[in-house]
Amino acid sequence: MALELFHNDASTCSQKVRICLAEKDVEWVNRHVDLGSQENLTPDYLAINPNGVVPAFVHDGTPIIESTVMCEYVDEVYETGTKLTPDDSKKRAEMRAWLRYIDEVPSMAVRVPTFQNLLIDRFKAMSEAEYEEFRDSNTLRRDFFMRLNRTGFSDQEYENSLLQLRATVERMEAALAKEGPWIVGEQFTIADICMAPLFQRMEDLGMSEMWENAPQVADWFAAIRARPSYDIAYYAGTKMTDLFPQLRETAQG
Ligand SMILES: N[C@@H](CCC(=O)N[C@@H](CS)C(=O)NCC(=O)O)C(=O)O
Repeated sequence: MALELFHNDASTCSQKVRICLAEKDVEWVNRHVDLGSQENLTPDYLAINPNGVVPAFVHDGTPIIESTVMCEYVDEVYETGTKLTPDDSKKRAEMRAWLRYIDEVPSMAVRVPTFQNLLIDRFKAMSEAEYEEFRDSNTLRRDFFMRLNRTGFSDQEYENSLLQLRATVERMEAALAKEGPWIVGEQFTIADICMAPLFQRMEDLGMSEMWENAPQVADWFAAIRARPSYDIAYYAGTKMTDLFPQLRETAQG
């Protein structure tokens, strides 16, 4: 039975899963979720993903959620396309440690400049009461929107997010210099897929100077973008530079 993908064009977590599905040559039925109108919080969608976030897919009637888990599931279930998980247990553990780090550190950090620099106008236009209603509508995201506080994050939080993104680039550079050309060595894995959209987002935000002095990272990102899966996942209208054309001047890529 077909795989129904509930996703959003511009969401980094959705982009991860779209790259993965392209690498595995898996076809999917498009179920686009409009975050602006809070389609992610409708009872129908919450029945699929109780966390009220994208992406999710339904495969043979079973909902699968969490973008990283979804990528692991796809690689386990489909034998087509690229094999994305190392056979060696130690390498697999290394990949999974990266996946945990990606979910906990840079995926969280990149949201701060994304909301602060690009999406903030939507919240500034709300009254305090409207914002509180929006903020409280999703338990999972409430804390994030408390900190965004309608008009922007504290300087400390913004600065901390940049430090975490820089630390990610440094950690990547060290890993790639030690082995490479992919994050855990010779094999292209789910770790590369999960990291890629974060670099695309940083570039769109004009932050590619972060890897100006990290040649291995620059080569890794170029190699990721040269893969056919990248253009399949990033169809027109999916990058922030598509949605906010003023970014094109600062984003170099
Ligand atoms: N840990 C989740 C995080 C998913 C997530 O935060 N998705 C964002 C888009 S990248 C979302 O749906 N946000 C809903 C909103 O902005 O209201 C995953 O990896 O699937």
